[in-house]
Amino acid sequence: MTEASTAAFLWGAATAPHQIEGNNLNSDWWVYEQRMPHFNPSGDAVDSYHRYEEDMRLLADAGLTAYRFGIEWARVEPLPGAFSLAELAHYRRMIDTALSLGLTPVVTLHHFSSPRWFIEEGGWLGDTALERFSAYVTRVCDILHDVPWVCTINEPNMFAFMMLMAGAINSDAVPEMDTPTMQEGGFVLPLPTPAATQRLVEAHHAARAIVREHTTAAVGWTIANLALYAAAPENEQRLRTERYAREDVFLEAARGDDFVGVQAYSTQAVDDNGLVPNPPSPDNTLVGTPYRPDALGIAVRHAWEVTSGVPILVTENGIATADDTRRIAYTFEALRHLFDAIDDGLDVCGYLHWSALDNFEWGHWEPTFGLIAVDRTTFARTPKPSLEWLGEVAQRGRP
Ligand code: IFM
Repeated sequence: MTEASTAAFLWGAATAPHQIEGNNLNSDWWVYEQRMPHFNPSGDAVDSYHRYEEDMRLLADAGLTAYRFGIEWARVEPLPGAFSLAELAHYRRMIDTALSLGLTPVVTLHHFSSPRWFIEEGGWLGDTALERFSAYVTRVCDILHDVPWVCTINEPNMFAFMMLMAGAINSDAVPEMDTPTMQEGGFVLPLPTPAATQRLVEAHHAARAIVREHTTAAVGWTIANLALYAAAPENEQRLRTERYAREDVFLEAARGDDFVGVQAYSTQAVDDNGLVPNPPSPDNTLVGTPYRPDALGIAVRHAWEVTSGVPILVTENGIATADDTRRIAYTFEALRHLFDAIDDGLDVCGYLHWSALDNFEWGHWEPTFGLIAVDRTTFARTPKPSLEWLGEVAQRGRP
């Protein structure tokens, strides 16, 4: 048994630094937000950079036992090779705060945003990418000695697509695209390119080796599990090829990991032309995806099969809705499907809800995923009934 699979089941919520901190001025995303035609800027975000203690306390007081948050590379290394001791100390304080509140920290090293200089230098497909990312990861290990869970790269299968935005930094040709989850109106993600996939797998394996060398953390990466299905029996072959390029190749790369992060929200059909755009429907979520709480059960079973039994940590699951009653209903159903899978013998180490806070949804503010609402002028936090509900589930240990 790995350390991961013997630890107590984690009940928590997740965030990402660029989506909550605010004023992430040195990041590539700060540039994209100003330049992409459909995007709203992150600005102050929800100022969690300063208010993280309040945010963590709300989770702990509700009864949750874990908090997944990220370290922002652009802050820790604002210029190539120049590491900020003050920023490392900031993230160390976050770890200490989580531990002192009884929250197990689950730390993500890269969640979609990279330093602007890194992209200008050539980015993820450039010659220096692995060396630069490895140097950053090595430096961050200085503050991770007692962190039990480390996620290297978030949703590489979505991030491969975001890499296309790098064009907005180095040229005037701004790509016409939206973020992965804004699917209303038939938006379909392009396939990850083989070069992007290979580079991200290499980066993950390099980071995994560094984290293992310098810490005792369980290490893995967190994958967007798409719960794809064939629109009709004759589309089975196309389903397999789409699923391989969009998901399974990343799951296979998790085979030597201590855990695999499963992130599931909805499902999508595949026909002989590829992904079928989700039709608009009043039941869709605020990011245009169908209301499918069963996606989580499908996702964990698929990840378990493809990884050949790597322990699973649900690192994200949730719903973009303005109706908190619907959030509770969705999450209850999703947890029921998760616990059916656990009862069937899957090794699941925890459930981290996306998201702790209403936050910046990559160019958009309307899709609200949070257990906690935030007034973006005063930054006042208001816990929603779903936070209290999830805390009670956590204390009970089952939905
Ligand atoms: O907000 C995102 C997160 O950054 C990655 N996973 C999906 C979430 C909801 O779209």
